[in-house]
This record gives sequence, structure tokens and C-alpha cells, in this order.
Amino acid sequence: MANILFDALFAPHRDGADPFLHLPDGRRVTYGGFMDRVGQFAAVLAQLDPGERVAVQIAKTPDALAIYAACVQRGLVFLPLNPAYTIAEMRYFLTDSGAGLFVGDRVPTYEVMDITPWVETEATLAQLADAARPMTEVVDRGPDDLAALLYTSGTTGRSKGAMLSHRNLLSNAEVLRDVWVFTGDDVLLHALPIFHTHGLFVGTNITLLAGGAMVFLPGFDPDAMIAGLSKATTLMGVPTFYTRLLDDDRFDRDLVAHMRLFVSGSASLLAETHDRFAARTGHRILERYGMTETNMNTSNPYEGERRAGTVGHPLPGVELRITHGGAEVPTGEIGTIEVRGPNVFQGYWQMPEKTAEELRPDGWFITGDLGQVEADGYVTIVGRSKDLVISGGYNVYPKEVELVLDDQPGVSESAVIGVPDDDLGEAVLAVLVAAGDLDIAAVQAGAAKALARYKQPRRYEVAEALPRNAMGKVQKNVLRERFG
Ligand code: MLC
Ligand code: AMP
Repeated sequence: MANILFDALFAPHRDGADPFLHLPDGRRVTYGGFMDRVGQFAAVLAQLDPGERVAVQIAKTPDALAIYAACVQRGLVFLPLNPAYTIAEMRYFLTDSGAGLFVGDRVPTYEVMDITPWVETEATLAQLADAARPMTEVVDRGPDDLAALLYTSGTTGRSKGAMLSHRNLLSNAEVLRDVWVFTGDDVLLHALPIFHTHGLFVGTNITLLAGGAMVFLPGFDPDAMIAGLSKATTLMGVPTFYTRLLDDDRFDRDLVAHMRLFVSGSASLLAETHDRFAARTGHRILERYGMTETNMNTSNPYEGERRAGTVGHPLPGVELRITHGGAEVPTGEIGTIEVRGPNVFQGYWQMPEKTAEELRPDGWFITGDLGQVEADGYVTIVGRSKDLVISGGYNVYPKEVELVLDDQPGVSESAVIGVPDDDLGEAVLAVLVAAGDLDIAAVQAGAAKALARYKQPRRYEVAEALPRNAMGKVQKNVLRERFG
């Protein structure tokens, strides 16, 4: 046995003298230095049994990446969580996952929670690691053993833990390194969060596999982005990154003349943004399509036409088909996108019924995205059959927000929709039906207690009643037309 993910991503870098991370304060972390830190965390985490979940809700730092690597080394299941989550949200994730360890930098806040895992603040875990001798022993794992558990919200309002195996992550990283031609000379400008697929697996895993470096920024700050671009060869971002850069006068052709590649994903990039970007910089953004459950599925070509408004072709090894009612539709027709391949996850954590609804026994995963495939193979995403809002690349499931709003005093019922937004692509809007006195400020405060900021409605509207069809289902398209 071996540990294919650790052997491919991390082991080759022991003693490496090349830079891995360039930090905003000018510090550099070499590969060898990083791997020593990984070994120290591995020594601390050795108290846990392989297969246990390690929930981590901390800021984006080199140590956060080292904890991820140490989990892979020790055969633990890495469970990263958005620092923006509220206590209510965290209680669910920790309980549902049955995490054996929770690492957080706001741990005192969590003392009110009735949770069982061994709890460490990031600072104390780091201190334990400081005192530890780097451990080099790697725990054996099979390709189908879990490497990570990533929660994605669900249409019923309950988040689901997507189980990702060593093979899922490694196969996708290998394919993407090859099709996007990443090498040890690349420097990725990394400004995405590392608790989602995009920043953690796409950005970080490919860099590790290629032996390149990252300009590692805590988030999207325009000044830091402009400075970082001058040191980078590639950038990966959500569409908001690109519209924000285009809004900045400093972002011009000269600044990015040396860049090799710009990649966009997690939400649809408007063809207009693609064209504006090309006109300003001479570079064509490469758009690709992925999901938490599947890593990346399709990509526009590195060589060849990067067609605006499309997500390109299925990646090598990934099959894609368009279905309606479970049957494949003729080329060019719109239907549900289904994908199959070594990238597709193992199912939802302890939710066999949910898994069965979306993952067919023969391996096809029903994405819930609507799309079509052109005769020359380019895939276009035209919409979603799942009720979902994507705000700045973060998924917001209306049901989860509606359940919270319906609970607020003065609210009889609610409907949450996404409306076009210049910055975020889509913004969350709530339509409320009043039951007696409705105090919007109080509703907002209630939502703030229960939901991470990015899920909270940006706008509230009040309606006499919600439009419903003959089946009694709320007609969200009618609301989108009225309020969008
Ligand atoms: C932050 N806020 C958001 C938000 N991000 N609100 C709605 N939608 C978002 N995406 C909140 C902040 O808490 C803040 O609250 C306010 O909005 C203004 O913040 P800001 O400073 O303008 O936002 P910023 O911190 O700059 O973040 C915007 C962003 C960020 C676009 C840079 O959201 C981001 O990095 N998004 C990437 C998400 C991502 O990685 N998705 C990949 C998922 S994986 P207040 O209280 O101050 O008003 C996936 C698969 C795949 O989808 O295919 O990749
Ligand atoms: P998540 O659950 O956060 O992984 O989000 C996955 C969803 O993001 C997909 O199901 C799509 O709806 C959406 N998505 C990702 N990439 C793209 C893209 N390039 N264009 C349109 N939608 C995308």
C-alpha cells in the first residue's frame, strides 16, 4: 500500500530549496521549510486514528495548508470550514461530521456549543507543533479512502458533506496540471479562500504537483492583487475577481504582458467580461466548470479557441452527457448535465438517500446544472435545475435562508432569489410576506445570527402574497422578473 496523494503532492518536496509560498509581508516559505512544518503537525495529529475527520476553521495561512498536508500524511479526513460561519452553522458541521478534532481560531466562542471533539485553538495547535519533531512516517491509504469532506449546502436546507477520495483529488490535479501546462516555473497568484475546491484543490494541488510557487494572499485586495500580478505567471479566480480587476485603472496590458494564464470558474463568466478582458489585456480568460462533488469537469482549451460564454470540453478521463428524464438528449438540446469519471466523489457523508438521488449506480453524477453540447463539443451552461444562488462564487441555497426567515417574528412566509449584481454576479434578495407587524431590521438581525454574511439577503422586498403555480410551488421566475 501507499498513500498516492501524499506521495504525489507532498513527499517529493522534502528538503526542497525552492520557494513554495510568497507571503504579502515579503517572507518566503520554501518547500523544505513547509514540509518540516507538515511533519510537525503530523506528529501532533498522530494521536488521531486514520479516517477521523479534522475540522479546521482558521484564517488562510501557511499553517492552514500544512495542517491539510499533515492530514493527508496521517490518513485523516480534512474538513475545512469558512471562518464566516456562525455558531449555529458550526454546530451542525461538527455534529454531522463527528469530527475527532476541531481546530479554530475563535474557539472561546464555541464553548457554548455542546460538541464532543478534541478542540484546539490554532495557536495551541501551532505551539504543540513547534515543540514536535517532524514526523516523516506516512499512513497507508487506498485510492478510494477519503482525503477530504467538503460541505455543500443542500436544496432541503441541510448541508451535505461531499466525500472526496485520494484518487478523486489526485486524478483531477494531474489532468489539470497537464491541460493547463503547469510547471515548476509557474507562480500562481492565489487570492481565493482555501476552504473550497477552487482555492484548495484546483489552485494548491496543481501547484504542489507541478512544484511551482504561489503568491499567497489572504483574500482579494486590489492593491495586493496589482502588486502580486507583477510576480505571478498565472491567476485563478471567480468572475468577481475579473470584473473588479477591470474596474481598476492600474490593471492594463503592460501589467500583465508577462502572464501565462488566467483561469475563471465557480460561477459563469459573462461573455462581455471575457471580451472586455481580452480587449484590455490581450489575454483570453480560460473558463472551466467544476463542483465540490466532482472537482473540475470541463475546460476551455489551453491551445485553441477559448470560447466566451462556454466552459469548453470535458477533461480527459471525464465523461459528460446531457439528459432529460434520465435519457440522453440529441446534440445541441438543453438538459441536465451528468458527469462520470475518477473525479466524481464517493457520495454524501452519512446520507445514502441523498447520494442515491444524485449519483447513479453506474457512476453518473447528476449535477443539477442545465447545459447543452454544441456539435464541436463545446459545453455551455444555460441554467440550473437546482434552486441555488451563486454570489461571488459562494453557493447560497435559498431553502436554507427561507427556513431562517420564516422563523423570524412578523414573517408569514418568504422566498429567496438571486438577482443580477454587477460585482457578485448574483445577489441574494428576500421577498417577505408579513404576518402582522414586520420589522425588517429585526429580520436582518435574526438572519445575521443564524447565517454567514454571504448568505444574508442584500435586499428585502415585501409582497402581499407569493406567486404560486397550480401545484402550489412558488414561482421564483415571476419574482425574479418583478424584482430583478
Ligand atoms: C464576502 N461577502 C460576500 C461575499 N464575499 N457577500 C456575498 N457574496 C460573497 N461572495 C460579504 C463580506 O462578508 C462583507 O460583509 C461584504 O460582503 C463585502 O465584502 P467585500 O470586501 O466586498 O468582499 P470580499 O471579502 O472582497 O469577497 C468577495 C470575493 C469573495 C468575491 C473576493 O467572496 C471570494 O473570494 N469568493 C470566492 C469564493 C470561492 O472560492 N468559491 C469557490 C467555490 S468551489 P459586510 O458585512 O462587510 O458587508 C466551486 C467549484 C468550482 O464553486 O467550480 O470552483
Ligand atoms: P460548489 O457547490 O460551490 O462547488 O458550486 C458548483 C456550482 O458552481 C456548479 O454546479 C455550477 O452551478 C457552478 N459553476 C462552477 N463553474 C461554473 C462556470 N464556469 N460557469 C457556470 N457555473 C459554474
